[in-house]
This record gives sequence, C-alpha cells and structure tokens, in this order.
Amino acid sequence: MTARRRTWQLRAQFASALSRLYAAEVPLYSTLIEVSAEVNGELGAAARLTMERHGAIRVGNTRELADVADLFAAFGMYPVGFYDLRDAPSPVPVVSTAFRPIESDELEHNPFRVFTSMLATSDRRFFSPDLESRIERFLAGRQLFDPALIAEARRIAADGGTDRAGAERFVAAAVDAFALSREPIDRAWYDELNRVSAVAADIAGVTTTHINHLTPRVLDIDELYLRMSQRGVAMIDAIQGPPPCSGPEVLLRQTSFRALAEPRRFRGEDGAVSEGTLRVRFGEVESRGVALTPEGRRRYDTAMASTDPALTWGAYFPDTHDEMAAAGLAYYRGGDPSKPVVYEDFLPASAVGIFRSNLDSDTHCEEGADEAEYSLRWMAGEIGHHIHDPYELYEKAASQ
Ligand code: OOG
Ligand code: NI
Repeated sequence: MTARRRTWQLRAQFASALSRLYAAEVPLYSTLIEVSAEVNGELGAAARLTMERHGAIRVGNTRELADVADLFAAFGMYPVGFYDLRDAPSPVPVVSTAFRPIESDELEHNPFRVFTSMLATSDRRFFSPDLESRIERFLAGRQLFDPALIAEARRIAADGGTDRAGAERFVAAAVDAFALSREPIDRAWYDELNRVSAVAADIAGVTTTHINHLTPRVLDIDELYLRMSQRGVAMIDAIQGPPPCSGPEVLLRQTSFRALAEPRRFRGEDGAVSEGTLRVRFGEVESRGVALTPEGRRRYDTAMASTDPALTWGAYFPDTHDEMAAAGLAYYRGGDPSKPVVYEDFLPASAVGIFRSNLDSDTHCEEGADEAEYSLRWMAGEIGHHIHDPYELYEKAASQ
C-alpha cells in the first residue's frame, strides 16, 4: 500500500515544482524570493510564510480554459470570480477568473491559486472579424494540454487524490505544460498580434502556454519594494491596491519587478530561425488584508477614485478592526474582530496595473460599444464548471 496524496498535497507539490521551474527560467525570481524571505524573517515569520501564494497564466479560448479548469480541479482549485480587464482606462483584451481552494481548511493547508486570463477575441474594439477567425484557426491547431493529462486530472479530482507514484508523475506532467517552449515563434504572426496588443501576441502568437509570473507573500511590501530598488532591480512604478495606512490592512497589495528580456527563437518569412528576445515574464509579491463586505468594497472603490487615496483613506476606513466590524465593512470569523477573514481574491484595477506596467507597447483599442457577451454566467457555461461568487465564500467563512 503506498501513501495516498490528497488534492491539497498535490497542490503544494505543484506550487513548489512550479517555483523551481520558474526560478530556473527567470533567475531574478530567486532574488525576489530571497529578499521577501529576508523581510519576512526580520519580522519574525517562519520560512514557510514566504512560499508562493499565486501564479498567473493566459489562454486563448474557452476550450483551453475548460482544460485548465479540469486540470486545476485535481489540485483542489476551483474558479472564483469574474474579472473584466477590458473596461479599464487602459484596457487589456482579456477576461479572467482565479482558480483557488475555496474551503478555509484547504486554504490553511496550502493557499496556492492561479489568476487565469482568456483572450477576448470577439470584442470588436480590439479584434476584427478577420483577425478573430485567424486567431481561432491558430488556436484550433494547437494543444496546450495533453488529453491524457486532462483525463488523469479528471480521475484524480473524482477520487480526491492519487497514490504517491501517480502524484509525482501527474505533478511533473502538469508543471511541464507551463514551461517556456524553445519552439520557434512565427515572427510575422507574432508581430501582427503585437500591433493589437502585447498580451494577444503572448497568448495567441505562440503554440504553447507558460507560467507568466509567480507571487510569494511578503509581510511588509513597502520595505520589499525599497530593498529590491536598492539592489538595482527595476520595479514597476507603484504598489497596486490600497495605500499604506495605519489602520487594518484590507484586500490585496501587490507589486512586481519589470518583465525581463528573455531569449526566444523566431522563424522569419524566409523560414530562417534566429535568436531574439521577448519581455513578458516577471516576478510579483503580494500582501493580503481583511476581506471587505460589499459595503466595504463600495467604500474602497470610492476611496481609490479620489486623487490621493493615501490622503483621504481615513475618511473611508476606521483605524481598528473593532470599528471595521461594527460598521459592517469587513468579514470576521464568528463576528469576532480579532479574527479577520483574509481576502483570497484579486482586484481588477490592480490586475490591469500589473498587466500594463509589464507590457512593452500599448493596446490598440477602437472607440465603440462592447457587443461581446463575456460574463461570469457565460464563462461558467462555456467551461462547464460552476464559478463561485467570492462574497458567498466570505459569508460562509465568517459564519464558521
Ligand atoms: C495577470 C495580471 C494580474 C494579479 O496578481 O493581479 C495578476 C497576468 O499578467 O497574466 O497576476
Ligand atoms: Ni499576479
């Protein structure tokens, strides 16, 4: 009898194997982990705290997203929330969800999650009918995930785990699907998509997918930002999300080092293969606070819309968890202000900020109405998985 591996153990194995892969592919990522561990250590945290909290991937269409949903279910990660990144002042042509553990004890065992974006090819503000159909044809001709891997994922999800040898094999094959490919990239096709959006090129200009970034947790993100900059690492312009404040931390703060030029191979129109570089992958850190109720979230959005959120923050949020709880602004286990429920999701405006500051060029977006029908319901129907409402999950956690 070999020991059984449950889905949370597979998830932990998957997160650490991805981390090893990514550190080997993007050496600066090791520096980010090292500095995060240093900051966390000085604040008295155990080494385990610095482990990865999230990753990000990008796919082309609902067929690929449905495979991702089946694959991640084997790791006990389910789709939560719907993020529309097309509506921002500087839009990104994707819609996204996050695959994550949904039960408190599962989050406790291992909180790893993956922000997953899908190219919004039927949005005419970005893609003409002709370009959409050529992208669809290109995507139909590629296979991001081996059908045997997805079949195995379905079996593991149904059984709630697998044996030790099966776990090793499955995790290795899953991680492999997210490694950077050395396959030459069709230069003309990549460039055509790149003129519309760098994200469109990264997603649909290549025949494989890859992990876009990984994100460990850091206790003092302002200090981390400073130390990385002092080491001469180019960081994005700002920390995304709530400003630093003296009161309780809310939601999610994140920042990243700028995407680095990585060697990639290209095939020119004459068929010749040459070396070049692309700048799409980076490393991020996050710091999470208490989950806000719908009323708290309305206040957050209003505060963030002001010209200087750091300055006006105190007008929207009190200084203590006691007051936050009394005003019904955030979730607490059993209503006890000493037990904040941690925010486990993402923020669309911050996600756009993370995307944008790591793109080489701007997205080309035509004026006009969005006639595409992207929504949570639509996405759930297309992938054949229920997409959880984050607020329902927080209500449940607060009632425990
Ligand atoms: C995703 C960007 C968003 C986050 O943490 O909000 C994100 C991407 O670049 O694919 O990762
Ligand atoms: Ni991220």
